[in-house]
Amino acid sequence: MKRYSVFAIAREAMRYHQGWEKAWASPAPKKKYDVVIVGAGGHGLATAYYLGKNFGITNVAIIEKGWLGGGNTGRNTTIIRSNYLQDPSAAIYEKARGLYETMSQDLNYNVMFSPRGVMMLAQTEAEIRGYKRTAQANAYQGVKTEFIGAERVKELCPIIRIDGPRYPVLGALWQERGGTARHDAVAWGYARACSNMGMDIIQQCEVTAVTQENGKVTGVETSKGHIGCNKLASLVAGNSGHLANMAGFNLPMESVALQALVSEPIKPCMDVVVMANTVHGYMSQSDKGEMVIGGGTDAFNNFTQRGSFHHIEETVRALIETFPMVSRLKMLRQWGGIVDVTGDRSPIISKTPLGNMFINGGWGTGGFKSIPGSGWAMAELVANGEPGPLAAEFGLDRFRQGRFIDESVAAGVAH
Ligand code: FAD
Ligand code: PYC
Repeated sequence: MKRYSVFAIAREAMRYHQGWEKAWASPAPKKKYDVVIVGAGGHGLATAYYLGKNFGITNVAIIEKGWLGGGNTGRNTTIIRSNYLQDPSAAIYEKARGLYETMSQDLNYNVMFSPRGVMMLAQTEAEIRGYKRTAQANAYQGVKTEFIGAERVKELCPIIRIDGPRYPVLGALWQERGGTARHDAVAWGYARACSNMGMDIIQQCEVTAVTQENGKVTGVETSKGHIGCNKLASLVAGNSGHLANMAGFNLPMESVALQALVSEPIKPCMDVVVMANTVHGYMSQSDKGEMVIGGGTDAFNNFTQRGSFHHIEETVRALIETFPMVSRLKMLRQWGGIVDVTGDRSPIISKTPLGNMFINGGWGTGGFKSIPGSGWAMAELVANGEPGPLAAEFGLDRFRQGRFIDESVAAGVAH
């Protein structure tokens, strides 16, 4: 595959852009692969990529029931940060954030990583205490964050109102190298790199059953026939419970809709990301000028990829107090994704009761930021059959042993 470069653009400009090749191939499935990955979202594609890059395993199929990146990976608000409280979380999210720094060069694909800074507002005394504690923990974990006062918040984000009547801004947890990236480009960049390594990305192909013999997976039934494998990896976010049920076990996970919306494009007015977790709203400005806005999850389990009016009303109403300018914006479009939420708000990267099946899910409302770190850790688990240091604490057994990794505050989104 040809590299993207300034010379390639110049060459193609000279020949009316007739020479660009497809970014990834669309092959028919083979009978069998070393590894079958279910789910071509960011996590599935990143796992495939690091299986190839770090372990030389390229006889891999990534099976997707819709189109690649069409799940939560293409529906999120793209916030990247690693300001988590517990050591295992800080380690994997910071690994991911670090990989985002060099992802465009690594994949030869511009993922538009923009480390513009992320702040989580403290609007109650409890949040001040919580975020100061996180900043202290982050200092020990090697994650660069700091607690800043209200005046500094206003300096960094002039459109904010810090003296709101109900919840004035009292300070914020600030991560200067947090930010955003272009979500589709992350999926597309990984897909192109995987295809380039000879892996098969099979879209419009739904897995409907997991076939087994003597306690081991032999393959999957799909809408394109049976596909055999030596190892199976499930990375299907909100559908994790369904995949587990197909294989004969349950997961401690719930699926709920999380939705977001964008406004009409306006002139640049905000060059940081702000999360206001007390009132349940977060906002950033996209490169196109739209204000990207989100709120909490639906309060009931469901599998809809839709938004709902009452949620939009709630989110916008919440934000208006802190960002009065939102009241004058026209909203352009809304959408939803199905997020997979665990009881401790931390992911599962784990072996399963079936010896050669592995699961990665439960990233809930916060798994865009972790895509490269999760893929790195999952590839290690699939390749070696045992978790490496990044995944070790995220096994399924923690729920049986009461070894929870409580990140309900750092998750930052109301559940
Ligand atoms: P997905 O991208 O959903 O990929 C899973 C894929 O599996 C899907 O494409 C699906 O079609 C496929 N699949 C499912 N079942 C089958 C089957 N039976 N056969 C074949 N294929 C199947 N995270 C952040 O870090 N920052 C944010 O700002 C943020 N904002 C969010 C805002 C919203 C509105 C939403 C919905 C989520 C947000 N998230 C955020 C969370 C983040 O989007 C997800 O955690 C992450 O994208 C999950 O990636 P994934 O690859 O696991 O899942
Ligand atoms: O995890 O940072 C996050 C997030 C913000 C919005 C949704 N998730």
